[in-house]
Amino acid sequence: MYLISERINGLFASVSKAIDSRDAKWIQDHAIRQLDCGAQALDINTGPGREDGPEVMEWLVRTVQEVTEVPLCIDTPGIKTMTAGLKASKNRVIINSTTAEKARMEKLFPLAREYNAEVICLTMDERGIPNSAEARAEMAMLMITTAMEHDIMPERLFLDPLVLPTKASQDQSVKVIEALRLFHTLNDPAPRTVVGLSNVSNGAKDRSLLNRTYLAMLMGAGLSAAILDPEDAELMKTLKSAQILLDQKLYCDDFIRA
Ligand code: THG
Repeated sequence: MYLISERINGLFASVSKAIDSRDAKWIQDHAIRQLDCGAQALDINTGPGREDGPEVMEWLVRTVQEVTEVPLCIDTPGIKTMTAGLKASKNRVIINSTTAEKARMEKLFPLAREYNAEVICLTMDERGIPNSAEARAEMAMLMITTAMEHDIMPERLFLDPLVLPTKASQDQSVKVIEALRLFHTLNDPAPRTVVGLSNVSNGAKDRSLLNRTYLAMLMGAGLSAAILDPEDAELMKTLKSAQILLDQKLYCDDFIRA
């Protein structure tokens, strides 16, 4: 499992405050904590409703890069903000994300080529997120073939079936699991997959319990990467036990500590 920390995100009030005061030390300490907790990459998101998106993204990327060389997952729907993030990156980069909308793919795949970035592909288009696993897989296939037309091999992609809050659309949580299974049949070797895990518990009561239960289920369906909160110790324990049970890590009696 490839772990991408969700916490460098202006959605969190503390991060937004640090961005507003350009508190580089706070952001850097925050980034290092994510890595100490087990993150292997960092999602970088300026947060919603900012006029100064490109400038903030550039500052965040530069600030984080001063303390780590891990890949950065540039998370924004804005092409200008995305470009600013890619331009500022020395570290490996992941574009988070394109949708299956033609206009977006035609902008983002060339950017991925230019900056040698990997790409997260969200299975949604101008009509929104499809209801069924099959329709998500069809969209995923369209993104794989369009990427190849831009000389981006499937190995450079992560397919994201889009996790929705189970409180709002309960039937979708199981459809995401079905979609993951279908995605893995779309190519050989199987394409990589990713989810934004915490979406599932948005607005729910015991968020951590829902997040870690869902993580185990998604891992059982072959999930390859997740954007999650590595500071959630219970979640990380579930991750380690699931890795043992899926034979991805060698069992030892002290496996949680190891
Ligand atoms: N797929 C991809 N990228 C993504 C998502 C996805 N990026 C964003 C998001 N989804 C994943 N990251 C988060 C970050 C925070 C939260 C959920 C997902 C979250 N935040 C609290 C909230 O909104 O209630 C903030 C509360 C607080 O301020 O503490 O839940 O699906 N490719």
